[in-house]
Amino acid sequence: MKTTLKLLAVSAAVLCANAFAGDADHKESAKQFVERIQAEGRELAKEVEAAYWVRQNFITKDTAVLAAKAGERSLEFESKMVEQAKKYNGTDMDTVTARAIELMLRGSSAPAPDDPKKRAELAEILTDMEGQYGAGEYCTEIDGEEVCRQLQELEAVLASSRDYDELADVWQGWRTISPAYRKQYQRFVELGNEGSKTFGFDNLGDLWKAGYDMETEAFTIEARRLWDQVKPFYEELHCHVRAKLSEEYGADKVPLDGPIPAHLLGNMWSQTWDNIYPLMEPYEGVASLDVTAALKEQGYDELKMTKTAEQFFTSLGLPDLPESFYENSLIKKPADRNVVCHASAWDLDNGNDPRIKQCVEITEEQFGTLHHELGHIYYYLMYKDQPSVFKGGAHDGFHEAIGDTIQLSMTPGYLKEKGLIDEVVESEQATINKQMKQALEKIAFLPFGKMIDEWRWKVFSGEIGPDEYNKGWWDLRTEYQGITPPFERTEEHFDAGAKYHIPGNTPYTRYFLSFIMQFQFHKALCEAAGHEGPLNECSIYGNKVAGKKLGDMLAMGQSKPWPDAMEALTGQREMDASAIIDYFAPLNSWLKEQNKDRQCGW
Ligand code: X8Z
Ligand code: ZN
Repeated sequence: MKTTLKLLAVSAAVLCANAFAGDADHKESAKQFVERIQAEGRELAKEVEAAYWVRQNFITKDTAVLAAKAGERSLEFESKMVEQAKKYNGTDMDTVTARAIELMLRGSSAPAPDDPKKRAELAEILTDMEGQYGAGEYCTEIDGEEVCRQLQELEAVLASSRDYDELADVWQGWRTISPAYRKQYQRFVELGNEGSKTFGFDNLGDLWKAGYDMETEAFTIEARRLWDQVKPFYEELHCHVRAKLSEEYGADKVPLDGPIPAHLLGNMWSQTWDNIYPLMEPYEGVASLDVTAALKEQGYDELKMTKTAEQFFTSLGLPDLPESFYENSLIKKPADRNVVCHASAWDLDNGNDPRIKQCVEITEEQFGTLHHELGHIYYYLMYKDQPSVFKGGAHDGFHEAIGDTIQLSMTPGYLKEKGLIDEVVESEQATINKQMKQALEKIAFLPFGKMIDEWRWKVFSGEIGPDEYNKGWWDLRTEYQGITPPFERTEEHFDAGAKYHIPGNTPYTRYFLSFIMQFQFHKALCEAAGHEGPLNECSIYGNKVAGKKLGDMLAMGQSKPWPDAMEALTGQREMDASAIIDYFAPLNSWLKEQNKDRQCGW
């Protein structure tokens, strides 16, 4: 959103806030206030969304000016709104109005100080950091010629090369883009913290944690509880992957008792590891799952991939995407200009002009991301008729989980139906292979999903000071993920900044929660669809009962506290990792067996 999130942040901020928000008339009731703010917010949103969309689609000096100016107005609107909303605290009002005001008072990912100069500075820093990331490239000499590569090209090397030194070069090369905005990030932290105080929070981390309908401290404990549920499984996976990488690269490069070198896991940030599945395949050649090859062979292009993803959603009884979606989205990387390629879904014009922006490549990973983005789009479409302050995910992890939940239904049976694999092999070995590939994506991600905001929470609270951003980052990377950088890192570097969501200022705990909840959602939808048998064999493709259940939950938006939405879909009122653990039970036992004579841990 701006990536998804940003988008959410943008619209939510815009929706909820507002600057032209004149001063509150003291006789205005809480309900009238909420109505006025929403109307003004919708007006402002038109301008802000247009400026942001153009900025992300054309990174130039001029669009930076336009986006920063629009951002500034948005922040001003938000500041005024908060100031006014606070006055209604503790006064009498109906529950819907109370919920609306509560959301206004916690709905910002980058609150500005109440000072025009500082607001302008904050808007400029955010626009600029994201632009630098989007235009980032690593130039180096290859065969006597200077070659400059952007992120997607560097990622492709990390995904496919098995050359230790080449991988290390590309890994550090991408990280040369971020030191340039380390100082700006530091200033952003100061301004964001100051802004959070106007919302009534000690620092920005506390404001972010307030988005979950519970006390901040209770949320911290809740997130830890979920991590503790899945940690033992991650440790088994880590142990096995380390052993196999050690076989591939040698024990001198991958020692069997320490963290794994971060550049060997097939991904720029070591966040998902499915690109090294060929090195990990438990039973060689059993039930090939090469969807990328099939997409290419069958001449899929960006449009056909998008339409195929849409077709999954419509098979559930959800509506067709509007024509404007295809007219206005960007699904192919332009050859002649810089764009922010990090995939995002945008809710423009109040649900009437939803769009995605994704530099689609013909790969299975990107096919997955298309479903992820359409998950956001269908949320927008389904809550379109809610008042604007209630347009949002039940919490941000819900928004992230929808498209991924759909992907869990892309079973071998589904892929066969679409002609993307030749045959469905039913055997224990085929199940283990498939689960390994999925776990390299879904389980490997969990500690990464958790540690990013662990780092930011500490940065915002001051526990990690500006002189130890990089040390703090790598301490957490090692503690949670069990990985280590291939080169010495110092405070000259800014490795956190080389991940989109840091310069893009998108909170990240949402993804950690999403990766856990999507299995809960999948389980509930499979039950609704009448599926019997193992959860990993269930596909809800074409099932209208499951589709209705999903659609009804989406339509609630954030009108109710998230446990209500969770209950509507799953019957439970809590986030719970037992569905993801159950789902992977076959692989979990297999890994334990493989690891029984190994020394695990780092
Ligand atoms: O940023 C995203 C989406 C947009 S909301 C493409 N994701 C996270 C990431 O890429 O780091 C999806 C999963 C994790
Ligand atoms: Zn997303």
